This record gives sequence, structure tokens and C-alpha cells, in this order.
Amino acid sequence: MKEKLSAILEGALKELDSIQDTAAIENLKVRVLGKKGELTGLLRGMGSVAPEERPIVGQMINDVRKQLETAIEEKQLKLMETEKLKKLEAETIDITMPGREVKRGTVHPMYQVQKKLIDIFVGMGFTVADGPEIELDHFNFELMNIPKNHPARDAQDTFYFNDNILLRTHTSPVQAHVMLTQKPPIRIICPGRVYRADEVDATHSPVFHQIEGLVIDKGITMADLKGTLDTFARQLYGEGIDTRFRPSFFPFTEPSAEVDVRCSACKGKGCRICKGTGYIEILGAGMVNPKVLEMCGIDPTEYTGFAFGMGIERVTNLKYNIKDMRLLYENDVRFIEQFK
Ligand code: 2NL
Repeated sequence: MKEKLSAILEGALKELDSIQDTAAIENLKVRVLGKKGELTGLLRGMGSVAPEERPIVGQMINDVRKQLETAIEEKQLKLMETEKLKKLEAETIDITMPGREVKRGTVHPMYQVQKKLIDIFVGMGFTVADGPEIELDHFNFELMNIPKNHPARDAQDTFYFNDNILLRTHTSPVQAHVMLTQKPPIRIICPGRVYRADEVDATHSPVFHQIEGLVIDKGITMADLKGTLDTFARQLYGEGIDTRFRPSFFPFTEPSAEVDVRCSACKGKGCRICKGTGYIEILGAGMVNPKVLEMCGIDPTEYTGFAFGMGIERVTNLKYNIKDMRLLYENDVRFIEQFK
């Protein structure tokens, strides 16, 4: 029994000595100390030991078990330590290596301007409305008091899918939908893409962007239009600017006006930027034509309103002195990057 015991002990210690990974230790542990292991086997064989020797042999088996357990635990700790060091070695990061550059995009200048325009009107209590880009002739033209033979309806200017369906040429149909579904007071702005069958050049594109605004309530007058658009122009260009309201014509407003700001380059004297006029046009506006109100289900004897519209490309080009609108669409990073 004693010999068997020391053979197990020595064998196990020797094996432990040569073991190089924690998995093999687990194996050895089960094989020697486990429930069906060698030492447990010896305990079971106690029957053949003389009764008076049993406590001594039992004590010896337990001593060997303790000795092996300690040895195994020590080895295990040592191996875990070396395995950890190996892993750390393999995962070493050279913090002196230069990092990879993360290319960050920039917000397109036109969207920066659009956000600014929206923020100004939201600050005055407007909410943003939107709607489909594919529209019915009825909403795009008929409700805007643009009659069948008006030049603005000419196939030259409009992308038609068929007689009734087209790509919206302005965002006005969004406002028409709002008027037809909501009761005044209405105070909305409608930013979005619009389409016209134009050839591409420095000032034209078949797709461009607009913001239109609409205010309808009892007692709205031209003074509200002037006050709102003047406040808007001051927030966009700074307190020091001058505005000018010029009579104009749109089928959907009556009376109509165009709003200019005094040219900041020549202070109104007249230069190349303002083409000698001293002023730069920024938007068109007017009192909503009573016919439009009526067609959109709003009683023009009870309510009045004003509306305005501006091209976002135009406002952007004026702000950054961009001479060719095509630059806004080409997305050349060398151009776009300049508007950080
Ligand atoms: C411009 C001028 C304008 C409007 C748009 C409008 C909309 C409704 C009713 C009446 Cl629902 N008017 N929109 C009014 C005046 C001018 O746009 O030069 N846009 C680029």
C-alpha cells in the first residue's frame, strides 16, 4: 500500500513538472484526485489493510492528497501567470505608432443655410411642414391660381408624368394640403426639393431647394408680412442691414412684393455683385390671393394671410459669394470642405 502510494505521488509530481498548460493539469487532477481517481481507488482498497493499520494508512493517503493538491494549485497559478504574460505579449499595442486618420464629413453649405433659415422661422413660432415631391396638377397649379394656359404650366418648365401627375415646381402644394386639412391659425414653413425642366447652367438646375412660408389668421395684414420678413432678414444678415419691398406679381398672392436687402459689398452705391442696383433680391412674398384661400377651403371674408418663398441655393450663393450653382451639386470635397 505504501509503495503504491509513493508511486502515485512520485508519478503525479513528475508529470506535473513536465506539464505546460492548464488543461493538462485539469486532466491530471481528475485522474489522480477525482471521484474515480487513483487515490480514491486506494481508499476503496482499505479492506485488505489490517484494522490496526487503517488509521495510519488513511492518514498517509490524506497527506498525499494534500501534498498533491498543494502542488497542483501552485503549478496552476504559475501556469496561469505565464499564460497571461504570453497573452499580454501577443496583444501588445505599440502606442508610438501614428493613428489612422478618421475622415470626418462636413454639413453641406446649403443644408447649413437651410437649418439657419428654419431656426429663424421656428424662433418666430412657425412649424415645419412637408409633403410629397410627386404631386397632382390640381395642388401644384390649380389651387395656386395658375390657370391652364399660364406660362408657368408650360411643359417647358414642368416635368409631367402624365396629364395630371407631375414633379412639384414649388413647395406651395404642401401649404395647400395644410390649408385643406387644418383650421387657421396657420403658421408654417415648407422647405424641400422642387423640380423644373431647365438646362443646367451657373444659375439653373432641374432640381433645386425652396423654403416657402404661410401665415393665415383673422386680421393678418401687409404689416405682419413686412414685420416678419424684416425680422427674418435682420436675423439672417445682421441688425445693420436695410430691406426694401418692391411691388411685384405672383398669381397666388395679391398684392405681391419682392424683398431686397441693401448690397453689403457697395453699401447701396451699385457694384458688380448687385448689378449696379445697390440691392440684392432675397425673396418673393405677398398677401395670399383670396381666390387661393377660397379654393383651399378657407373663407376669405373671415381670414387673411401672407406667404413668401425663397430659393435656398440663391441664399447660399449670396452668403458665400459662390458664382456657379453647379458647385453645390458636384460634392467635390475640396469645395465642400471649405464650409466647416
Ligand atoms: C419666389 C416667390 C412665393 C409664395 C411663394 C404661396 C403659397 C401659398 C399661397 C400663396 Cl399656399 N403664396 N407662396 C408666395 C409668394 C412668393 O415665392 O420667388 N420663390 C422662389
